[in-house]
Amino acid sequence: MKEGTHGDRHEAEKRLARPRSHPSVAPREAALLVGLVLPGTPAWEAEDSLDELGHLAETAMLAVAGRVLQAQPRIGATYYIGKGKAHELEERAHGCGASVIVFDNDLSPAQMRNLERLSGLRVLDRSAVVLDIFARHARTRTAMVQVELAQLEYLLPRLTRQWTHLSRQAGGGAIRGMGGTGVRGPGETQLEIDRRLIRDRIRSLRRELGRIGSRMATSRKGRGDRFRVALVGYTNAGKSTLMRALSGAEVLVEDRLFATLDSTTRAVDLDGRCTVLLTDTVGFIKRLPHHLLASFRATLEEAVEADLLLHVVDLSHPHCDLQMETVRSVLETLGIADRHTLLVYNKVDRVVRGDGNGACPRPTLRPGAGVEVSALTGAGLDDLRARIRARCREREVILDLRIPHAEGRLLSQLHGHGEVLERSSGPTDARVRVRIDRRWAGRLGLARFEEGAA
Ligand SMILES: Nc1nc2c(ncn2[C@@H]2O[C@H](COP(=O)(O)OP(=O)(O)OP(=O)(O)O)[C@@H](O)[C@H]2O)c(=O)[nH]1
Ligand SMILES: [Mg+2]
Repeated sequence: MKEGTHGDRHEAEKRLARPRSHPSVAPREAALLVGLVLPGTPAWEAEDSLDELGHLAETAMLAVAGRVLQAQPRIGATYYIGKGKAHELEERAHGCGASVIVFDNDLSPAQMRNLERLSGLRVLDRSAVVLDIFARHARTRTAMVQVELAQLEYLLPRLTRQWTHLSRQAGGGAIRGMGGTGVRGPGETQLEIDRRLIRDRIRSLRRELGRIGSRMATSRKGRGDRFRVALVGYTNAGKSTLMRALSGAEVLVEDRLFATLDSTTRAVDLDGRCTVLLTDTVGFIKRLPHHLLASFRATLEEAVEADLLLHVVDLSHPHCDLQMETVRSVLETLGIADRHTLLVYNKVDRVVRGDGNGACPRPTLRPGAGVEVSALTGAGLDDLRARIRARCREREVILDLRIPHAEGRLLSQLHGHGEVLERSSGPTDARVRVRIDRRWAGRLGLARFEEGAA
């Protein structure tokens, strides 16, 4: 093992364990990016994925010093790659001055450890980089708790003797909430203490997340029964820009990956008569770490409970079809792949028509299958509003009711929750034609008052 390895590992540990560190003034570490082309994966796809890893690495404040794309017949159990290849990578890293090797493929804790031992360099994978970005961008308590939980769950099986002494570092802010509790029990090694501290912290974060989840559920209930629409899509597709354009909400828009880590919900008036609740939330990416998806469940619940999903696609991205596939598979993991979904092809202002130059091939775009918009210029937004409105309408029924004058309160509820289309008054009852949400019709027991009802 080379000199400085322990130091490097301590750096790795701090990086993972300190979710809120923003070493923007520290010099960027140089990284060698490695993509492995496994059988069945076309080289261009691996290349594209490595480009994306480059964006991710830069967003995580690493400086990309070099990249390697290499065919790999099968996954090796010990190092992921062959031992000889691992040595070659080490040389390559030294050659370009990199102190970190970042694999695009996800490594098991053992593979990561073995590679670190062999190369004497710090080894990260895509998940570690994504977790790091989330930690950097988390601003609210909810996002911070969710990210820290995901980070610790990722860290726990990777904790080795070289990664220990968390309790001693806790004073320096290594892991929040762990300072002062690192008292060694009888016969406990430092590693065991650290694992125990992490498990305790995970438990406490889970409890806090449970409380946050119920608070969020209560506030969702408080918003009533209005039609709920959620923006979902690949990171940087333009969800927040669209949220701004439709609702006027001052949500953060930035040309960087994972700008949004919270959900924001606003009432949006579509046409002066129909108001829906629109939610902007966290974006997806290829191989989103499963710890993140699980711990961000509370935030994603807004999308999970929506009546309609707007799947926002960056039409100007050369491989937007792959991004769409990724989003679909995340929706599947969340159990909402079968939810009513409207494809929203965004950034049309960037797409050059005719020659297909640089634009997505749009294999799934058939007439009626999606709406083309530019959240930036406002093109196509009226069409989008009309399509949302049409969906909202599908949940409504038109009823002809006879309401006895004694039920005056019901009449005012109809005005509150539905749209009264016609109304006339007789000697004993009022005749009302109303357009109303099916759920409200059930809740108000309107079937009793329908014309012809016994
Ligand atoms: N040209 C063009 N750029 C757009 C359009 N919509 C969004 N953008 C740009 O795309 C970048 C990302 O936009 P965001 O709205 O932050 O994307 P997002 O989907 O919310 O991204 P995350 O929150 O990171 O998942 C920003 O630089 C936007 O200005 C569009 O219609 N046309
Ligand atoms: Mg956003």
